Amino acid sequence: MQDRTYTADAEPGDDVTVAGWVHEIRDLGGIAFLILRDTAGKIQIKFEKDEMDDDLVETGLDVSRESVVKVSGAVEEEPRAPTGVEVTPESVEIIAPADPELPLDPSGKVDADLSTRLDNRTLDLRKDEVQAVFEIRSEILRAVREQFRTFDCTEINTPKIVATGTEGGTELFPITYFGEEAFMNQSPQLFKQLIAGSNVERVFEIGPIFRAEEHNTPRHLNEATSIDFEGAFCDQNDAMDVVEGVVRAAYEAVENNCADELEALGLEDEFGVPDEAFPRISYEDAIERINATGELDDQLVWGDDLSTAAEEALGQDVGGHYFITDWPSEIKPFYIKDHDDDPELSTGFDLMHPRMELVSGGQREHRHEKLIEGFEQQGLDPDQFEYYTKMFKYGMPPHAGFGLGGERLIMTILGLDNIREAVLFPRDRQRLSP
Ligand code: AMO
Repeated sequence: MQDRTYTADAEPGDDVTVAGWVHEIRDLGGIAFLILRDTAGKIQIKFEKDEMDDDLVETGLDVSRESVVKVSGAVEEEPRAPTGVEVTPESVEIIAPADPELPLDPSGKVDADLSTRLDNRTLDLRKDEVQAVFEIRSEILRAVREQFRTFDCTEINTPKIVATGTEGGTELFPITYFGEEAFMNQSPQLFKQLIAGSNVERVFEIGPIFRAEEHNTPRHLNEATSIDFEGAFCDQNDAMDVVEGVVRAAYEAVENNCADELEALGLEDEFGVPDEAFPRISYEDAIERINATGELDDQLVWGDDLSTAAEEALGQDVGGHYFITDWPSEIKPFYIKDHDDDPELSTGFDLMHPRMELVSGGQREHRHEKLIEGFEQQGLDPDQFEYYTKMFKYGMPPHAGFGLGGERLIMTILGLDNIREAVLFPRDRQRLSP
């Protein structure tokens, strides 16, 4: 629509055509207002019943809420209007009428539960505070991409249909691939390593990961967005520097470029970029600190994974983002390298937000024979991964990387209660459509 003006750009003295949704009709008797909403905001359309053509008044005021309309007219200053201007219409066209029985109220006056909202995402996204989440999500992904470029990374895209899984512990979604069993990929792990071993050296990918986990929690999805990094000639400390830079860049972008969205979410006063460097706490110190909080029924011992309760206890104790480093080798996957001077200790790390884990990463095992040993120790058949392991025979440099959960990043930045709020069309145990 070439001659269309966004509501936010309509200035007094202009003749404009605005198009959008009927947000509200306020009929005060002799005078009535149609509030028209578009992506940029809202504008008041004024109908003075005695002074205007009857057909025009009827078309403009009999229309149901959320219908799509196009209005042409003159813009005038009106301090009492919500945006300080109003349009006196010369023509009103109903482009797409809406059924008056709406499954949810986009004006937000009537609350809807999350399930109704997700079933009617188009209507849900007409609310300022919901639109704000996805405008911020888009800004975060832009900032993350830009930050990776400052680290000389190349953006890659790897297959999502694969022959084998990589992340033990979570289940695979099987599919049929021309009569053969295949799976939806759990992580770009092996592919990103294979490319870090090429001349490309430093890569990142932002793409879907599929996890057939049974969890039905506010922080698990069955399809999530993973922000992955892999860099040749990097160790785990370099990878931690990169992830800290990426997370910080995301917060800064929201602070600098999303003032209106933060206001729509009511976060304008409380939002802040983490100011301290993220402390790096060894696994050993972490379990000591957790035990010292007295929050757990059973004391943790070396080798235990951290339960949600343990993570929460430590999160409260630290009070900000932090890394847990030097995990026991036996609870990290085969591709994570052990410390050269202590094979019981791995170079694996996690980045934690006080509410939950955001990242796993580490230096990778790049020595062919050690890699094969790792597969065998974890009960995996190295022959199934030959496409991967054989490249370690042809000059694989030391390398490190991480996977950062995109929705968890957005959820923690905005303090959302449920991870599903950060996804347009979430996939979980109950939800396969829309
Ligand atoms: P991991 O399995 O820990 O590591 O996943 C990395 C990060 O991805 C996010 N994540 C999820 N988010 C929502 N729902 C899920 N079901 C889900 N599963 C994972 C989390 C998690 O920290 N290959 C390694 C990464 C690496 O070493 O590079 C991996 O996938 O935020």
